[in-house]
Amino acid sequence: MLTVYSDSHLHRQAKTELYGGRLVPPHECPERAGFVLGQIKASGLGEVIAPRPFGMEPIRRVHEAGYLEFLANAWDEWSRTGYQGEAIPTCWPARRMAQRRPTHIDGKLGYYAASSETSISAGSWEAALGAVDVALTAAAHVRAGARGAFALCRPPGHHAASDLYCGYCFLNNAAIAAQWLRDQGAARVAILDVDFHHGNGTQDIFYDRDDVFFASLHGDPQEAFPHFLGYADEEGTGRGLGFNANYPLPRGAGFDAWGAALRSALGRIATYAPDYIVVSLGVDTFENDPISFFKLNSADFSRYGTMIGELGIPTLFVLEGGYAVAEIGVNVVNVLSAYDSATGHGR
Ligand code: SP5
Ligand code: ZN
Repeated sequence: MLTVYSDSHLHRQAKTELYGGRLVPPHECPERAGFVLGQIKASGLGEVIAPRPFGMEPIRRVHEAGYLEFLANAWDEWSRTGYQGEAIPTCWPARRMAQRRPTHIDGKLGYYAASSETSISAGSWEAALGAVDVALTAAAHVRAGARGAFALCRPPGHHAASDLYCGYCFLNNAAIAAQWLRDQGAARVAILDVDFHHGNGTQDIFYDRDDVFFASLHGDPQEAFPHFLGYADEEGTGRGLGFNANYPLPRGAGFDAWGAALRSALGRIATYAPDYIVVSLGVDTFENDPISFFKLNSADFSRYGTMIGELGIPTLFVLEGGYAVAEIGVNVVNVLSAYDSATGHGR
């Protein structure tokens, strides 16, 4: 399988994450991409190519203009105030408050953030733009006839909605790629989100649509981030009713429970018969992940790569989370290699 990769992710190098009441080095760190790239090369998965630029238009198809303007300028506005740390929101338009965008950066941060662990740092915007080009270049490869392609991108995207950032995500790489595939002529696209966390941003973007099916397996939001979306009774709205499927799973879930949920989600996707599948590939379902509570082992990642491959639908894999940094390369490549083998493209 072909991988698309760029060093542009190195622009996203925040110093802080608000975690457990402390500012700690971010779990979502540049080394993650290094371990994945290293394992791709060591395993001989396939060619690694650089992205090409797609410009802002595919991004504007998914994200609101005011939100993009905010992201592009947030670090400069924050720096100009003289604040010493990275940009972290401290207040929000909560229930019964005005949903208006203030002029001061302190107000804008709360207006556009859905959580506060995601510090905005110098270069975050440049890195987020680079990640979209990686995802779109890989999407174009699948569009051109490849059975699979992998977008090795960071920062991740699935928590970002059209006008909200959170959960280490700014631009929704997978959603932008899915929309781009639709705009290139695909009738239907399915997004399968296997990251440990619910893909709240992706769900929200496509919630009222029947042309993009969304399925997510994740830690029960009662217990896990993002806490305020991802329940099983969220099935879509309007034309989108019946085109959103959530599989919240309990603490300690291993491959028995997780694999059964995947089988169900894959059944729904097969019935939907999409032209393409976009997999939001987070490997924070791993048993040793530091912020998650599922119990998949490295061999389980191969098992589910095979299951996805058996659908026989061209698939774009987009990297999301995974924070057991030294092991994420093996786990990602296990999914991709097993997918390749199942589609007859193994080495
Ligand atoms: C892309 C992605 O995987 N984003 C994840 C963002 C998670 N942010 C909040 C994490 C809060 C975790 N609390 C865990 C307590 C573990 N003891
Ligand atoms: Zn995650």
